[in-house]
Amino acid sequence: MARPDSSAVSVLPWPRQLDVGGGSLQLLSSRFETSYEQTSSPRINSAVERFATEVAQLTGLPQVTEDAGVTLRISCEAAGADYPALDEDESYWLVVDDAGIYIDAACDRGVLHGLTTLTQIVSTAGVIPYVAIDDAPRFAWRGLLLDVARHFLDTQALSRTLQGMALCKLNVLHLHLSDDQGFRFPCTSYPKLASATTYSAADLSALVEEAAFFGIRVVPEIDMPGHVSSWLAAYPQWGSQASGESRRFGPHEACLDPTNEDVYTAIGCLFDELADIFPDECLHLGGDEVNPKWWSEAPAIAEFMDANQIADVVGLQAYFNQRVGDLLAARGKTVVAWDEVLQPSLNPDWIVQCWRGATTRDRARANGNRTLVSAHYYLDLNYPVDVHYGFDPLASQTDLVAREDALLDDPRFSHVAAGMRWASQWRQGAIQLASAANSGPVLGGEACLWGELVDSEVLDVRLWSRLPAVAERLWSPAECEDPDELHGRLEHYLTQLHPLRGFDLQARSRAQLHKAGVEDAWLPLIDMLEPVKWYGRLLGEVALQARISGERIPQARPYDADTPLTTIADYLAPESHLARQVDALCAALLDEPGAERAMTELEKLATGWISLHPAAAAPAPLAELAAACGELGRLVIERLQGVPAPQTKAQLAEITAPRGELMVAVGPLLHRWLTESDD
Ligand code: TNX
Repeated sequence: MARPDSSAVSVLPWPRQLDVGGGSLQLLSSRFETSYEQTSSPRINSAVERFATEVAQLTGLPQVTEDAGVTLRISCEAAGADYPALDEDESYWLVVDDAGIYIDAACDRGVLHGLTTLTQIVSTAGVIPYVAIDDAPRFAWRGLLLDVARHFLDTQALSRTLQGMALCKLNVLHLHLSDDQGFRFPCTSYPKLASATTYSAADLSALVEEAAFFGIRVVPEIDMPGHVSSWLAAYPQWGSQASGESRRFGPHEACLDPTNEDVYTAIGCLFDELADIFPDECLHLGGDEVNPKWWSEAPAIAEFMDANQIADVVGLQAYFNQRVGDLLAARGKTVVAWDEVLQPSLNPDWIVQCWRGATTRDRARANGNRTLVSAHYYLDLNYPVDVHYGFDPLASQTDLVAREDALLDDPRFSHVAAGMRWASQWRQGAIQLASAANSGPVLGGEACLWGELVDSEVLDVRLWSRLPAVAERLWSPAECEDPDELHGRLEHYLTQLHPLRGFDLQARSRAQLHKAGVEDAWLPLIDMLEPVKWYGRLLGEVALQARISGERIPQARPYDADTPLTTIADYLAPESHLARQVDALCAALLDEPGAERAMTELEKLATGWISLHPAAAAPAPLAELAAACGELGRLVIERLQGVPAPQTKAQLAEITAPRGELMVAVGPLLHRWLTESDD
């Protein structure tokens, strides 16, 4: 594999094989002399049109012109089926040479990818370097989970997301349609199920069609038998206890009654209606975080278990799974479910989506199930790019566990490390795969953006600064693993390519911050801030402390489904771009102490931090954060002047401690540069 080299071309995700030739094509217009060999399809035609329009946008070159245009030859063996499916051939060849552009693919999904890559290598000056690219994804399932249940995401937001997904070659949109706080599928047989704010059947069908045009599958999830407060608010007879609708976040006790035949009748109707709208082979039925309390408390359920020789609540969930799995199989669907469904009797045809840490993947594989990896791709945790990028879906369990452990010692997460350690309980029952060859295959993975703190307004800023990194992890060869190199391409992607699909994260974030009362004068501070990590925001200080000290977690949280998401923490990018640039300067200094340009730039930034004085009217934690940032500036200046700083680690811990939901972002290299003589 050619190693990624952003200096020549900046493609994201990086292709399987890319060779840059000696010359380049110069476009004189954004018109292309297009010819189709073998077959074409409406999808290809519209992708070619989109390509030409985006080239026009990027270069400013006219589409209507006297110029004959550069030759674009497209050879596609077969148009794909109407709807994309798992395991389609997505490979393509892209050659640019003095004869023009040539794309060759087995089916139209490959042509789409080829055109996307081509868009990425056109420069703003209209130059296309000669390349020979032989590309295919490493994994067939490259998904994004959006949680539209906790907060409704409007159809424009979803449609925009599809366009962005296509640009980084993601191919599955997993819609988490139901949860305790909302049910967003308009079930006509049970009209009380859907929340007041929901999609119409027409909205969802339009989404499926649009996705198919981009080669993206839409996999719906209806979460059961837990996470069902919204169902039981409408149909209380489906639970063994009563529960009202819930706006609260965090796991709930509400649970469907697996002994009630009406429940299966309703679910069958629901599956029929889902199948009418979602053509995909797969349907996700959740299965996560089931609290068996209600089941244990109901005498009728105990009788049922006795009569059916079901030993315990684990067996009862297995019984439920089998019943709903049969309903889906009868409709020709493949079941996907979260890793809590794992147990020896699990149907080997189910696809298991692993989210609970480094070890559930191999439990699923050892069981023979096909698996999806999501554990390390939770975008709602506000982690920086390098964290997600570092976890490979096929890395050994030992490597994954070591990486998880390393996060606990990473200074960027020290404010939540004790809480993160709590998740190591998921390692119980870990299995070492005897042989990967005889195990269930890893189909790929999904980035997950759980929606407790995400609505249509903040979606883009929460999602996009890190999603392309997960997309690359799932598409590109495992050897693409240098996060610093990725950052160069990611920046090009976000600033130059992403705007072609209607995104401008920086402008969006800035406009939102202004609305939240942030003045321009504070931007040098704001740019050094990040929202707190892991579940710090969602749990809030009290619940976080309880989790850390092992006490019972209080149910009260700072947020519920009605809390407006309108604070600085909502509008800030999860990873500070400026902090990353500071880290790059520190990398230069660690490499070459005294490097002049890096010293000058750092000094300028540090001086700026020292002089930050937000007005008294600044929103709540800004004054404290400015003081902390000033402290950081002083440490940097002292270090630049060679003053020994024996207390730096302790001082840094104080500087980066959260103030409310925000913290001063200190990257690992700034931390190292400041503390390396501090022993
Ligand atoms: C656990 S991940 C959940 C979700 C929450 C998420 C974040 C999974 C399968 N279940 O219901 O949104 O944590 O709080």
